[in-house]
Amino acid sequence: MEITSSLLFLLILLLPAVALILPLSERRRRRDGSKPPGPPGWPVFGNIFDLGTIPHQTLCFLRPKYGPVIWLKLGSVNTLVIQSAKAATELFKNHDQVFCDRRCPVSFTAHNYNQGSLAVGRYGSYWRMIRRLCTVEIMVNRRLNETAYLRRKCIDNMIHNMEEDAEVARAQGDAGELDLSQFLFLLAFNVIGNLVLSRDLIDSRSKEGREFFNAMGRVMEWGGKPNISDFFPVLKWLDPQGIKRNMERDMGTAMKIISEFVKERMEEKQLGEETTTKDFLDVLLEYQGEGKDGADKLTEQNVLIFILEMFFAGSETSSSTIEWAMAELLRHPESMRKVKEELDRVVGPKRKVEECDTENLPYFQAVIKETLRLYPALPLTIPRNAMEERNFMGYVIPKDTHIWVNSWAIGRDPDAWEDPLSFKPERFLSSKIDYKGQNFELLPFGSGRRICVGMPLALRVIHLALATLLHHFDWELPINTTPKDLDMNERMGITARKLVPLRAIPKKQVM
Ligand code: HEM
Ligand SMILES: *[C@@H]1O[C@H](CO)[C@@H](O)[C@H](O)[C@H]1NC(C)=O
Ligand SMILES: CC(=O)N[C@H]1CO[C@H](CO)[C@@H](O)[C@@H]1O
Repeated sequence: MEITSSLLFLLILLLPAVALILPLSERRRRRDGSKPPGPPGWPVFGNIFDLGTIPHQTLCFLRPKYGPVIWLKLGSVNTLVIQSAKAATELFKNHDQVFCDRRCPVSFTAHNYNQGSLAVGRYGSYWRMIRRLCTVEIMVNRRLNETAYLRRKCIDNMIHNMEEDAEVARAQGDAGELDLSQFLFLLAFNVIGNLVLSRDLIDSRSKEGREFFNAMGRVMEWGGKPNISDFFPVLKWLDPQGIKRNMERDMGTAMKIISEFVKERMEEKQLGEETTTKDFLDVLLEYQGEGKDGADKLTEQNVLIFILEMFFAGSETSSSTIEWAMAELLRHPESMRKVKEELDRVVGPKRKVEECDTENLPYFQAVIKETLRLYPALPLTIPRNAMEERNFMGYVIPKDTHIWVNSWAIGRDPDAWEDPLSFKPERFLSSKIDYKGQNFELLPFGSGRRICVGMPLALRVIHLALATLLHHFDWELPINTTPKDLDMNERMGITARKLVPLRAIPKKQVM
């Protein structure tokens, strides 16, 4: 007893000393040129404490000191951070193939989610199969065209609810301001629900829908939390913070509800009931496989995971992008005036905006690009994993290094952008730069083999929803708020959201 406690005492005394010496030796080691530069780390923990609560920002602020390619040690995990357009070009042009694997965070191993996942699944035959299914059968213009009326319906519902809520507030003597953040998240969730399952999930009649919505909310909460086991894979089995246990429970609830919906659909199909438009679930259930890759029909578990993934990947990303765009427009009345003028000119007062109008709205498109440049919803994209050791820009990157592409920092790269911190949609009017993964200074959807598979859908939802909001209403900030007061800080969950949800007052367009 005596010995152990004194040993412990000695250890506690020594720890700070070790901690002081080690970072220095780390720094010395890094001068040898084999690894990219980076902040010195602590023993055992490495740079975990350097990340802060908003890692993409903290890392961006390290750029002046360490340059655009940074090396971190997060617990026992090697991590390479890419923070400039130039380095991203090198990565995607010359190393995409080796760096296109993923390593799944511990939270997403619940219910073996990672094994059926497109987004966090490993690079292999199953991933290739569902990726192809997605790009060839689901996210294609033909199917997206066919389902335009569903997105229209969801947006009309939102507008109707907004009008009602503002009306009720006004009747009570309020100015009628609304929490846009909430409306937009419900919208995005409903859009996915309609496309995937042909259902309004958040409708007062559907108890299961509401339960599913709540369970998914919690799943996203857990999913956004990095935890100790991610940095020390050795601790995975202990789950010290209970993240996986919680995830197991809430994801289980969500899966159970979806599996009821899937069963219902399978029964309908057996009865030979014909549906007018095929939704994503029909496509999944009818998929016969291609034989050659080994993988053919999807298992029921894989269908469930695919469906959950659409909600994960597609709802908060889309809604927070629309929210940021509205916030910037409310902060920049001149841009707001221009975008509304364009909508009035091209669409006019007599009809609603349609998805195909956007091609005739160059200023509006520029507003969306500028928003995605400044506020990519997944600022560190989705981490990749090096499948082999690789020589990258003169550095040796070992196998299993995690690769983070900081698209937030790249969008604000002063070498690639003039006046990078200002919101100026005009910069895109005379430029061909696009966000589709070919221009490496603008990577909100990533690039290469792992580029966002939902981009065609996301773009339609974002464009139609924002254009409709702007076309249908005039917007004002809450009373006593000036554009300068608007809080533009971020918070991190599964996506980078506005810390303070956006509130604004809709005024009926008078035409
Ligand atoms: C504004 C909206 C969105 C943004 C900013 C966004 C962004 C991203 C990014 C940065 C990646 C990682 C790319 C990489 O590793 O290089 C990604 C992957 C992915 N996204 Fe999106 N996304 C959005 C909307 C959607 C939607 C609507 C869906 C589907 C319904 C979706 C489904 C996916 C999937 C499945 C992946 C994984 C692809 C793979 O690993 O092969 N996303 N997204
Ligand atoms: C989808 O709709 C757009 C505009 O309405 C049209 O130009 C395009 O040809 C359609 N594409 C397909 C494949 O149906
Ligand atoms: C190291 C680290 O980022 N830990 C986080 C893990 O999750 C908890 C919540 O469960 C956070 O509070 C920690 O910051």
